[in-house]
Amino acid sequence: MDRIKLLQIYEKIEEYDRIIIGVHKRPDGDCLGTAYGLKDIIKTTWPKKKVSVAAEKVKYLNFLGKPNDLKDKDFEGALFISVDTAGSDRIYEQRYNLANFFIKMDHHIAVENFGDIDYVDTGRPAATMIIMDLFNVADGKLKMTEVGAKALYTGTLTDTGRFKFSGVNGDTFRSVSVLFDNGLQTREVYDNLDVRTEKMTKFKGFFLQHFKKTENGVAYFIVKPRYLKRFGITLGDASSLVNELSYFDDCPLWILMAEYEGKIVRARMRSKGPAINELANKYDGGGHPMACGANLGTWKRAKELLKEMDTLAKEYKESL
Ligand SMILES: [Mn+2]
Repeated sequence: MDRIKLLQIYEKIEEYDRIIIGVHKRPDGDCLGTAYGLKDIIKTTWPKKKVSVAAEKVKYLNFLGKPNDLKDKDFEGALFISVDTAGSDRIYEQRYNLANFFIKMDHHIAVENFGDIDYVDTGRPAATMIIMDLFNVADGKLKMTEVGAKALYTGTLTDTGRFKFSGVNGDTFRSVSVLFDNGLQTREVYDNLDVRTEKMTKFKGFFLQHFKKTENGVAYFIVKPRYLKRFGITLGDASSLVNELSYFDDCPLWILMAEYEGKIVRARMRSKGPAINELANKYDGGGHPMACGANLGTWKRAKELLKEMDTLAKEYKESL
């Protein structure tokens, strides 16, 4: 955490009367939670400021807040704060250039510096935690309501896998305790996050009946286009089930493969044993040691990857 830079950000927010908060394309709980949490903090502290969120709507996250329709003139003389976004091409609102001053607040490894102030803290497991750092550094000068607390809690939950992923530490819980101190009620958050459609419930049943395991302990599932048609779900819906394969004590590795547009095969690889990022690199992918994506192109390469994962699982079990 960089206190001095956070205080610079505080001063910029204080200085500007019009502030636009930007998020990445196809927003997730963390970026929308960060955006609406920050908006609530600014509006609660300075009610006269005009604060907008430039984002796409996502149905299951509608309870966090509503994005604003912006005109070109809204950007003139405004402060633009981009959250949870590593590359400028990923920003949903591409008119950010029209704004007067640009701040980036993110927790991904920086692929570029694009703000007048770039604040990147990869030590925070969710971008919401960076807003909490700002809140805490301001030492009582910033205020929030339960609306902001709810948004920040939601983003923290979704980006940490409900406090399960690596990167969660004492700071995470110290920040979350502040959310409770500011009126956080968790029931609405869980009610909204735990919704599942009937279609997805049925597909999940199918998924759990039809996954496979390799000889040495890789659980896998192949999403075929006809499944999506049959169950009336999207590829994103189907891919979100990858961690349903995480439960087997004889499978340290698991993978979900799917055919995307243009028959390009992509995969989500996961591990609770050996690191898999090097293997993912070999297959035009990458990510974290325990969670990666890979771009396979063809089913032939997909099979090769599965075979290499099987070997990795075998070596891992032998090393125990
Ligand atoms: Mn994030």
